[in-house]
Amino acid sequence: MASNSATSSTRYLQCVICEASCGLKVTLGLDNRIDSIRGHDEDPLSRGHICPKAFALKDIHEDPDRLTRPLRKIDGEWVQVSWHEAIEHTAKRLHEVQTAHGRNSVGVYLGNPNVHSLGAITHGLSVVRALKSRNIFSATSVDQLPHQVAAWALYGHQFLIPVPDIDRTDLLVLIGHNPMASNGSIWTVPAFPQRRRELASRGGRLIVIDPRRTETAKGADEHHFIRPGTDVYALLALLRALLAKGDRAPAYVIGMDDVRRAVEPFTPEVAESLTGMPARVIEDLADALWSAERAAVHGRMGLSTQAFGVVGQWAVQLINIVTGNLDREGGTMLTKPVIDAVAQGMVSSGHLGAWTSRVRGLPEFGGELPVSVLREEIETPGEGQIRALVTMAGNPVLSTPAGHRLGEALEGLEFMVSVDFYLNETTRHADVILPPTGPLERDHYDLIFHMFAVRNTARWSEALFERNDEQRHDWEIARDLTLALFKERGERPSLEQQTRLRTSPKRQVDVLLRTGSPRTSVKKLTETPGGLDAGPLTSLLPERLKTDSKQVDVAVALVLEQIDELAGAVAAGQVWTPAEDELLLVGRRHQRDNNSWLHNSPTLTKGRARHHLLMHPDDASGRGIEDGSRAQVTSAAGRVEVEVALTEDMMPGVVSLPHGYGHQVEGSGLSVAKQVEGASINDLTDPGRVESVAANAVLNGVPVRVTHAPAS
Ligand SMILES: Nc1nc2c(c(=O)[nH]1)N[C@H]1C(S)=C(S)[C@@H](COP(=O)(O)OP(=O)(O)OC[C@H]3O[C@@H](n4cnc5c(=O)[nH]c(N)nc54)[C@H](O)[C@@H]3O)O[C@H]1N2
Ligand SMILES: Nc1nc2c(c(=O)[nH]1)N[C@H]1C(S)=C(S)[C@@H](COP(=O)(O)OP(=O)(O)OC[C@H]3O[C@@H](n4cnc5c(=O)[nH]c(N)nc54)[C@H](O)[C@@H]3O)O[C@H]1N2
Ligand code: SF4
Ligand SMILES: [Mo]
Repeated sequence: MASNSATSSTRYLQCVICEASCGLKVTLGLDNRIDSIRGHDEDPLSRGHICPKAFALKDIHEDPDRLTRPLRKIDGEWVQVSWHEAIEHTAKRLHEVQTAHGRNSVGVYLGNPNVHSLGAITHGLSVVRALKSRNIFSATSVDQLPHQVAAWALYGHQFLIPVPDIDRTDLLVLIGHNPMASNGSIWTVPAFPQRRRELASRGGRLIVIDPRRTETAKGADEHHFIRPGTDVYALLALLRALLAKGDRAPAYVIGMDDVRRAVEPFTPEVAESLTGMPARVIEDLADALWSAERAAVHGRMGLSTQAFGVVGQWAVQLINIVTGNLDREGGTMLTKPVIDAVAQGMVSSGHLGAWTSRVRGLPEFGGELPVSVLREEIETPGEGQIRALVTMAGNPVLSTPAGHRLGEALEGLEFMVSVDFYLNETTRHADVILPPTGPLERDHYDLIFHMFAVRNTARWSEALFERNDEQRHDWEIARDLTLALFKERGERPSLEQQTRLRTSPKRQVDVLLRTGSPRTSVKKLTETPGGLDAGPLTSLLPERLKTDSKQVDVAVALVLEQIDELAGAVAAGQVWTPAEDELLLVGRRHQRDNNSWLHNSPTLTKGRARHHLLMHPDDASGRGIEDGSRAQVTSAAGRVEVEVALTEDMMPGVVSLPHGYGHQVEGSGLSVAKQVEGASINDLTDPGRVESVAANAVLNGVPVRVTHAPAS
């Protein structure tokens, strides 16, 4: 255990920056400061892997810009206030707004780091529940919403998402996914580079489909460009080609005849004309998937955030089913976490369209509305208009479509509170900022990513540093704010609610571990650095299904309707294509960035700039653009200026900007990040373009015009 005594010590913890969830070995020096951060070799899941972002944990911890005390904006100036004042004031203002305008007048946006914080999961949602608003938003609808919808429709639960069993497969196909940079997603696969090498040494193959020759594509056996937004045609053609060979679906799968009929119009030739992927490639891919002993297909960000994301994710599941690879070693499999939130009914299985957004009528999923409607819900007057906002661990000004416009809308709110430890592009619009402890100051158990891991393990991470008396954990903030909201209303939470609110995350996890399978405890996990290893994934279907019939009905009506419409549009020649002078914009990630919030880390931001618009030389030449030129990029939603880097790694007709940049705004307290050049891709993405079933944001394949920027 770490202490302030004059000895150095070694501690084992889990990195909470990304989904890979690597085990770390941290040594503390005599001064109780971090001496070194290394991968933990004995960790059964991550096997010693680590990436540069783990070092940022030290930077965040020591960052003088990181907030540790609440701030309140008084007459336009930030003033440090006590926790008592900050919480009481917040509860009072939220209550006033709801009293005057109804419960839906307070909106909530939950950002990505919530899923990486145990306390945010055990306690954070109590704030959301206490507000009883229908205007709940999260990063899900700029991300993996289609996976959840497809899993809900097929397997009966939004979190029953099978993952590629990379350690035993012979053929891995990745679509719109770049794990060499992102370390995997909706697929906790730490040490991807090592696992990919092992795949190769077993004689296995990796195929990547992506409009950019990514870091992952460069190390693949095959890479195929695809025109952004068109994957659905290739996947339906692939499914059709496979169904022509046969159907290896297990007996609990029903409805395949309807699927066979629906995909009939999607020949490889049709797909070629729309995707730019040769028909031959699609046929060869079908052959490869059919003949491989064990194969797994996974589609991620690039596939989720396009107009037919749900159909695309459904098609990926269908391909795995038809080839007989679902729930099979070396195929795609479900995990069985020790704390099994799905089996125990701790999370909703999902529901779609139980209500719709006020202005545009877009559907909720699992209790959340698509974040693409957030700005219009703030700006459009009338009953149910959002007049106050709570953000928790989110930076929607940089991470949601037309974020710059959302930022303007935030200024019009009557009240805004942000639970966040940075003053940044979003939180600067708040009236109160409630900063929780940082990643190294809190206990952690991964309730989420154990669900999507390539191996069944369980790890407990004890806080590396104790919080000081002035600080509060996220769970303590959520507890106090929930209780204060009840008090404002003159209500009392039930005894059960009170007990839960007052029970620390550690205690809650301990109870769950003691009743988990296999049974363990926080104490036992603490005694085994690297945690409990419950071994490789095992077959769990059909028992683990959450459908009433314990069957998988692949003829999902919502999806088949879309496919019929697509077929109609194809037949009528009405498929959308960009104008002659338009290029299609896609996003990208880099190993040394993490969404919008690690740019204050000196370790990660030093070295070569990586904010450029990537463009194929053929697209540049006609536009008078050279390598290093400044270009103006214009879309229906906005305009940015940015330097161009020319590269043949881009598919002609496609340009790429990284996500999470654009920090040079007045009033953000980030001293290092403000020096980081680059524009926000979400000043160009368009909240008007949403996915066809569940209204996920369309972040990729955005039509843009690129011109040489006039010298300023
Ligand atoms: N165009 C485009 N847009 C995208 C994407 C893309 O690829 N292209 N990617 C999308 C995806 S996948 C995601 S997940 C979203 C992310 O979108 P968001 O979740 O909105 O944004 P983040 O950049 O993750 O910002 C996290 C915020 O949480 C704060 N924070 C960090 N850790 C903690 C913590 O432990 N507690 C609290 N309370 N706060 C914390 C940070 O200071 C920061 O303000 O962006 C999406 N937006
Ligand atoms: N280093 C790092 N790691 C991260 C993050 C990070 O910001 N940095 N963020 C984390 C988060 S929140 C998430 S959700 C994951 C995301 O992890 P990934 O899914 O790997 O996300 P991206 O790197 O954005 O990769 C998306 C890929 O899709 C491609 N693409 C774009 N449009 C299309 C299309 O229409 N079709 C196809 N086939 N491909 C397309 C893009 O060129 C890009 O290579 O990463 C997580 N890990
Ligand atoms: S890949 Fe990097 S950021 Fe992600 S968990 Fe591992 S060390 Fe942390
Ligand atoms: Mo994400």
